[in-house]
Amino acid sequence: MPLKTVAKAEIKRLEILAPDGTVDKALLPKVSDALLLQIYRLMFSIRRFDERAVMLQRSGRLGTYPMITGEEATQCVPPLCLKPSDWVVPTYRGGGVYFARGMRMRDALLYWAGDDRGTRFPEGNNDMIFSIPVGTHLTQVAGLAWGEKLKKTKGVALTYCGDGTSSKGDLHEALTFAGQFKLPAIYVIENNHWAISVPRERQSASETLAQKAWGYGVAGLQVDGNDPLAVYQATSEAVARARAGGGPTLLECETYRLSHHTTADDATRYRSEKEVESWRKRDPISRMRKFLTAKKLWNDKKEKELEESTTRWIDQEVRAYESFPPPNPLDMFAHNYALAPRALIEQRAELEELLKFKGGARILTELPPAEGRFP
Ligand SMILES: Cc1ncc(C[n+]2csc(CCOP(=O)(O)OP(=O)(O)O)c2C)c(N)n1
Ligand SMILES: [Mg+2]
Repeated sequence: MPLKTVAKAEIKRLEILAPDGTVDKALLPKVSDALLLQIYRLMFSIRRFDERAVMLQRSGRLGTYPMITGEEATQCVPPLCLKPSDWVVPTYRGGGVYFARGMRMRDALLYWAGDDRGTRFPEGNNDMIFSIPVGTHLTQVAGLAWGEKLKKTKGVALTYCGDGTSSKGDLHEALTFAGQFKLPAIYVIENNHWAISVPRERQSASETLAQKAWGYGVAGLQVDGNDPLAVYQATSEAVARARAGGGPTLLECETYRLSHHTTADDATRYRSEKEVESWRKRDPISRMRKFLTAKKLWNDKKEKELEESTTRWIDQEVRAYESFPPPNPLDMFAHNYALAPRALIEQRAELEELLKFKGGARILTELPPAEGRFP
């Protein structure tokens, strides 16, 4: 006996700018030349920054660093669709997101050197630092979006998670909540095809990750995540829907992690160069350059100028990072408790004594004052 169909799902994919630089004119969003150039400059600069960060790590001048090479469109474009007062919560692989939000990269370097003073964001931005445990931020972002809804601000909250993280219960809980309460939340799944050494095919039996939206009454779309124009269009629509009270969106941005998981990983041990090469041909930066060149907005001279100004900018950020004064060791006790337990109070006093003993009277006066309240 044929059964009645009670619901039907369909997942669409958005592609506008092809790897050869040609565009689907019917889908082309209305974007100013200035914005197109801004997108290109951001993607170009953050790639060069990424390369320098790896060199710093390899020469012992930086801690473990997560590369974003290949994922620049998915990272740099969504923030451009938002206001500073909207919430943005990236993952650790969020260098391009923070950069597009205006973070100073000297601070990003400081963070990856293990210094929490690197978590400074531009004044007025509602940016949050990522959590290293994957997925734990997803429900928190539903909470941030709920707050905006309750306050009637028309603000939105946008967050990211990886393809691997999309398998965690956190996304299920977050989408259930966001869908049910029609929250102004945007969840970007940055599908870079790998969760350390686990490939997308082994991650989930789901044909797409975008279709996960459907189970929660959330709008879902798959996007070519290496296509800056498609990412712009999809995010702008999601933001407009969220501000208008239309509820949350899940965007699966399909991209590729061209580098290792982090500087602590060796991706050649678990994937083929052939696969990586096939994705290099779909690079977001080169397709944008072809597009801008065809529009007469770009040429070799501008490229050379950008290359030079980017090198100068990175040199300056690295110099500023490396000349930052060392943190006061006592800061490790700050910001943890309003009223600290006795054991911690004793340990802090012990460290203070020790610092004095090691000629630390000098250290203590030279270092910045310890931060935060400590009774
Ligand atoms: C709760 C938790 N479990 C395990 C880890 C270890 N871990 C770090 S990154 C990662 C893979 C994440 O892959 P994906 O979500 O695809 O993000 P990507 O690194 O590719 O951006 C894992 C399992 C962690 N950080 N947190
Ligand atoms: Mg991944």
